[in-house]
Amino acid sequence: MLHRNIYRQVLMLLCAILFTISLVQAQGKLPNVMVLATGGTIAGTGATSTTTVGYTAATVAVDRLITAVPELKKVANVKGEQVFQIASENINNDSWLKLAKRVNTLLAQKDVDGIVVTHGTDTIEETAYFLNLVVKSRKPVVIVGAMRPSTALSADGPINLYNAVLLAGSREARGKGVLVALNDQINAAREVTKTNTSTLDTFKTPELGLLGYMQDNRPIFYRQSTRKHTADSEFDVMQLDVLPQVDIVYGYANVNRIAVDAFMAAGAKGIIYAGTGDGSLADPVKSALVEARKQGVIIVRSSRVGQGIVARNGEANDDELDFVVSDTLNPQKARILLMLALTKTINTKDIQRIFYAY
Ligand code: DAS
Repeated sequence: MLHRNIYRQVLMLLCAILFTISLVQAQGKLPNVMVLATGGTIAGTGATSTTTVGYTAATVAVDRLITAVPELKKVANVKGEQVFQIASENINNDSWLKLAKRVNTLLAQKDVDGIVVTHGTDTIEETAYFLNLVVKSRKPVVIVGAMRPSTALSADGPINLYNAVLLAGSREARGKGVLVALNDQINAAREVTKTNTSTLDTFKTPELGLLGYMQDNRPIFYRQSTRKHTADSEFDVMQLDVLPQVDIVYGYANVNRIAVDAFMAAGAKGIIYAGTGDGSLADPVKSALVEARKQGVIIVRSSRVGQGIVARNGEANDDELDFVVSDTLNPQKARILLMLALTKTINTKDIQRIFYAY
């Protein structure tokens, strides 16, 4: 009898040891994904479960975001860091430099396989594009947000976070540039934009299209970006503490020169003109931009339209005016590329090369 009890205990101990080994081996096979939280609706809370507007963004800490999705443990070894906690309309150049430096420092570590950044949706497309230009790694970086606060019925944050961690830990996402993943869709940082103020399917890449889908716990890619990004980028912000001031002037019927003059007086190093149509310049604003150029301000013609190429020497003689055109970048992304270009050069031919390369 005593022998049988000892035998049973030894057997149970062996089973426990084997189970632990298999668990450790399984964990060892899972990718190590860092979740860097910055705030936004994904971390938002509302007064009731049916509050989907008028909630407070940026209130839930990163550890709670992670523990709210226990399924994450099955797909990755996840650790969280709260980089900052803001509604993303308040993100600024300092936030971007802090975030980019943290991302690059973590990606340089062998024990980090990918990064998820949780973020407000208002400026996801801008943070994604900024990181697309300054991350010095081919490891996946996935930006994720939500259109409903964490307290809402059918909140989209948890499933978006789950998919983002899956994507950031995947081999398929390596080398694809910074990705924006919400609503089961994978979009490229360069082209994705917010197209609706409140619906779940707001992030789209009009005309050029999304890169792929998240389905059945895995990414399925159909395309990838053709422009330079991440490890192939010439931009490096690791030693920078400030970015050049670049502002945006919006074009419309009856536009005047007041905004251009104000930005010049405030010391802008670059001005993006979000022109009507193909980046057209109304006379009052054109004369102000010509003066700004003469004072050394770099001028980029973009368009408020949102899709299509702003053609060089189309609506204006860029060669003669010494202006740059934004190619297909919308004004808010053209601003980011010009800011980074100005950390390298003030030569307009070189800057135009940059706009055709990224
Ligand atoms: N204010 C918005 C932001 O933080 C909320 C959101 O994430 O949609 O971008």
